Amino acid sequence: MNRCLFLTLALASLLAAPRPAWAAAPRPNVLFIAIDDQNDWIGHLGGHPLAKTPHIDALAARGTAFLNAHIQSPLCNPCRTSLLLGLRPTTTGIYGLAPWFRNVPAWKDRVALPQHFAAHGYRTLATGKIYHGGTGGGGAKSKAKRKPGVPAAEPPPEFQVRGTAGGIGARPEKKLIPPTPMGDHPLMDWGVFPHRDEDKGDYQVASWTVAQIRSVPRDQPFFLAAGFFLPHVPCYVTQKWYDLYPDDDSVLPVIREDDRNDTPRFSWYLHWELPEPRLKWVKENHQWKNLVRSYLACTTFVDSQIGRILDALDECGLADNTVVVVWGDHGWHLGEKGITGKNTLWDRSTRVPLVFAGPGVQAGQRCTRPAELLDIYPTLVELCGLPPRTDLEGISLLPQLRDAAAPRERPAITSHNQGNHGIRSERWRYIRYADGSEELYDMQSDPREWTNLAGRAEYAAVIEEHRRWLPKIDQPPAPGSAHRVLTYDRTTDEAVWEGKTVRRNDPIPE
Ligand SMILES: [Ca+2]
Ligand SMILES: [Ca+2]
Repeated sequence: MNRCLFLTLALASLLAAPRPAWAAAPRPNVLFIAIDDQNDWIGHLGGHPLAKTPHIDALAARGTAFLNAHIQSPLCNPCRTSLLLGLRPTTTGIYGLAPWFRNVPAWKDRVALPQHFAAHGYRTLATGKIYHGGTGGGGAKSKAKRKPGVPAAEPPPEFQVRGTAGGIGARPEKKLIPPTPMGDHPLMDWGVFPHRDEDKGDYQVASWTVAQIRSVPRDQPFFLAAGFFLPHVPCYVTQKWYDLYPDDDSVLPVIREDDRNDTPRFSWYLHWELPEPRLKWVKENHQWKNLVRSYLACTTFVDSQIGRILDALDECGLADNTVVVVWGDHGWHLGEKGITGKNTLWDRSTRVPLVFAGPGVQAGQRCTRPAELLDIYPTLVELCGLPPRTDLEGISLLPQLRDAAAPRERPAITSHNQGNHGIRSERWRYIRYADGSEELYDMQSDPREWTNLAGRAEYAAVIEEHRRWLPKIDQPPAPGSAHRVLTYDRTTDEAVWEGKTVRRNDPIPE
């Protein structure tokens, strides 16, 4: 090199401001995979001893699996809003299926996770259910306008490229199970009927994602999001998937009939009247085993679709330069605590798969430290070397992705409407409801949360330690809140569930 040029360059580099670490190129791609209503019935999580998820487990083996990861709200819209905005539901006030956060003045201009990536040179693409309203643009109302298999029509504020909406896909001519309580909701259905895998919304979501992996221009890193609908109800499957699970009682979760005797009455208010049937109805209608097999079969079906995507990543030589994250938006009860569905603060509703793999992630790790889906935003930002944000409420999981034993002080915190919070540390589950009632479980000796220890003097210090993590910000419902919204007035001791007053002596709906 010309000596003069060399000196000039050396001087220039000395005078230039130091380049921040985030500016170093090249940046990895991101493959962001969401599963709807997926509880911990995943092979490597051990939530169900028979669950078959070989592809997610293989990804976990080449990355880091969080065994104690929990959602911030046990419902689609608030959980996904929290994850994608990097804010707790207790901060946004978004607890119900409405509002869409862009309709709330305080959050309408919030830079969501994929937008932060787009602002720093990423091409952002999405298909299926990422936000509650799909790939963006609203909630249940706008989703209802779309037909499965038809690309979304609205302009894309959340993603630059949007693919198939996915969803249920093939449906039987009429419901497969008897009419369910609380209005015989059309989604409340499950079981076997003949159809093709290719006609399921989730198959189409995987196909679109595979096509993007094969064709996306390589001149720019991508943030590619694929959102699967199953095992959300209706859990429709074909015989070959259903037959992966035994046709006997060994498939049923282990429960206690008297489990709710020591849970506060307020725990019922969180799911007071819902279309998801109680266990009593499920058993009386001989649907328990059918529901469990259908749910597990749907889980395995989604796992197979994730396998198609990961195979494409390998085939295209992108696995070494792509951060993959797989997460579930909240769990689902299938008889535990006497109910089916979500909207509780127990592990079956809050514990979900969370797996990271790819550059910067230690392989073969299983991390038992608490983790929150809220942590995904800052984790991806740090893993991909983007400029950090100071307005995120999660904590980067990078220390645990490098060393699963790295300490983490904060437990995982889940809130379901104002005033109701679950605090999950490595050993304990603590719950406090809006009326002040409490639960405490020792998750090491009692992983099914059967024995409520709250109120026993010897656990006062444990409860006190967990109480300090109750959210300091605890907003009332945001304007436009609706669907599964619960409020409580301490002065009258009355709760209001979906606009209807619930009094202390009202019978618990069946
Ligand atoms: Ca969901
Ligand atoms: Ca119990």
